[in-house]
Amino acid sequence: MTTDATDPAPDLRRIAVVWVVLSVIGVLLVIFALGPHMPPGSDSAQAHEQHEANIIISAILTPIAIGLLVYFAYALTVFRQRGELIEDGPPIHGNSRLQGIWLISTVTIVLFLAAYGTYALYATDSNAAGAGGGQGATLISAAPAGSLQVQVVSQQWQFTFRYPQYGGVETTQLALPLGRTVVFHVTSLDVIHSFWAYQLGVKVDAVPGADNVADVTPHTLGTFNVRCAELCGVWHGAMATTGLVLTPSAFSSWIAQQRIKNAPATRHLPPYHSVYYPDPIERAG
Ligand SMILES: [Cu+2]
Repeated sequence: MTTDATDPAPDLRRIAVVWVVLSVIGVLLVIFALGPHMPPGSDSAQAHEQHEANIIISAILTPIAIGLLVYFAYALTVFRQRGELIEDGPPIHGNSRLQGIWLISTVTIVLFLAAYGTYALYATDSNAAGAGGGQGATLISAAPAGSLQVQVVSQQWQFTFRYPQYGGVETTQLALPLGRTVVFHVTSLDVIHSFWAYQLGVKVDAVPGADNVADVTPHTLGTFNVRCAELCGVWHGAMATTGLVLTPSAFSSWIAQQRIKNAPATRHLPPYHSVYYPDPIERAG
């Protein structure tokens, strides 16, 4: 092989060296510096899975992004036209080595992500003692033993929370006990909303006439953010609240207080059901 002015090998070698060095630094920074701050945190097993998935996907993406940027910067500086107009290089027809590398590397990345995603999905499901997520995935009767049922009732523009195991009381605040599996039953009275308990890693569509189920076991005391994640009208942006994870004894006294405080309203609620079809005129007063 002769080396002349058009031999791309020295350029490719330089690009490869810079790419490898920056990729190693970049991947380490993503995993160890950025990783701990990746959303949604680790307040539940489900959130932790998403947190890990975000780190893994970002770590895979980093060398690809760095490769593009390094080539871009190298081409801009080294291949820049200086002085007189230079002629185009000869056209290239096919390059089996480049095509092979491209095919194998992209297929490997896609298959790895597919396998990892499938594994993570099943691993999270088994953590949650057989209860899955998504539309109609779990019936109340199939809920894990000892779990807390919480119905999330969405409407323009507020979430309320109904506790069927505690007299069907409906609260404006969401409180959950630490370490107990919670089965959310998410529904809507009007338009499509989305119940998003950010730090718990739960995001479920709230659809009128549907009972969408997702379960989670909070393992960090404190607060979490609840937002509507589906554009649902003019005050969609204000449809947010703060949830609480309490110790089991604090939860018991909280729910007892809620039952007393809300008793006059609870009497007028429809009986607990997986979905409600309220009369719009009645609701409007
Ligand atoms: Cu909404």
